[in-house]
Amino acid sequence: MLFSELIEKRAHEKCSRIVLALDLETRQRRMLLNKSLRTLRAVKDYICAVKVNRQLLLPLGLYGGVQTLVSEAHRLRIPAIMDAKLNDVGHTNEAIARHYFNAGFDAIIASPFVGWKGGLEPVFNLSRKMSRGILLLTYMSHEGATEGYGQRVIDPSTGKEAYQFEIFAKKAVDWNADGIIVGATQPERIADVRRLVGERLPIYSPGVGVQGGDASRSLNAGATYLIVGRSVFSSRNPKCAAEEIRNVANQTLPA
Ligand code: 3DU
Repeated sequence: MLFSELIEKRAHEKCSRIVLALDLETRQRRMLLNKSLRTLRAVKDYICAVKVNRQLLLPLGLYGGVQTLVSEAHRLRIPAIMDAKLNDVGHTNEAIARHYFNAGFDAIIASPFVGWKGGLEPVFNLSRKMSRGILLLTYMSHEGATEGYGQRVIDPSTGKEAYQFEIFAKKAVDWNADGIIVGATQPERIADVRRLVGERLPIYSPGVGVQGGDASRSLNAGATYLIVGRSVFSSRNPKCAAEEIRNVANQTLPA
């Protein structure tokens, strides 16, 4: 099954388009895995996937705590995404991606700035061989994203001026990515990308809540899934917070 089909299936089962960003922190490193497992179990019925980034990977270790977390996610029927933002030359990208897939991740996030030949081509080949997914950054959610993703450049395929993110969105379709990431803080960009890629490619939108993005506006603009971190796990009651965001999302676009 393709990753895009797997997450769609889980979204229907769980009735949720929310991907939990599990970016927990604690001064006591030994508590981190338990805290992560507790949070995941608390919100399990309101999320369709969990996303981990290096913030958790560094203290927990890939084949240590992170693999335990991924196994627990799978036991709860929750796919796991590694937010690797892969951005190196091909052979190290491939080796890094293999570790993430071997640890059980169902999909990884990569940066299209690195290009295809000698960049992401080996990672796409590996992901197909191992039946895993790749999500491509297309427009990030922070203010400075305009400097790279939002810059005007010459599109080499047409010789005409375009925004960098428009070129990345077209590459995501050409490269057969499983999804693309567009920040919730600029819903108009989500709408632009949706027009460019059509209906088939899922758009994952981070930045809802603490970063200022709005769940309904993002979904109305064309987002498929919402990536939410601090608004869930930093709230007093993560379970209620996840349920609330899930309900708001479902009122806009039923999962
Ligand atoms: O702001 P939040 O706490 O909801 O976390 C957002 C998550 O999404 C966090 O894990 C971050 O690494 C990730 N992310 C972005 O915030 C923006 C992007 O463009 C891509 C990923």
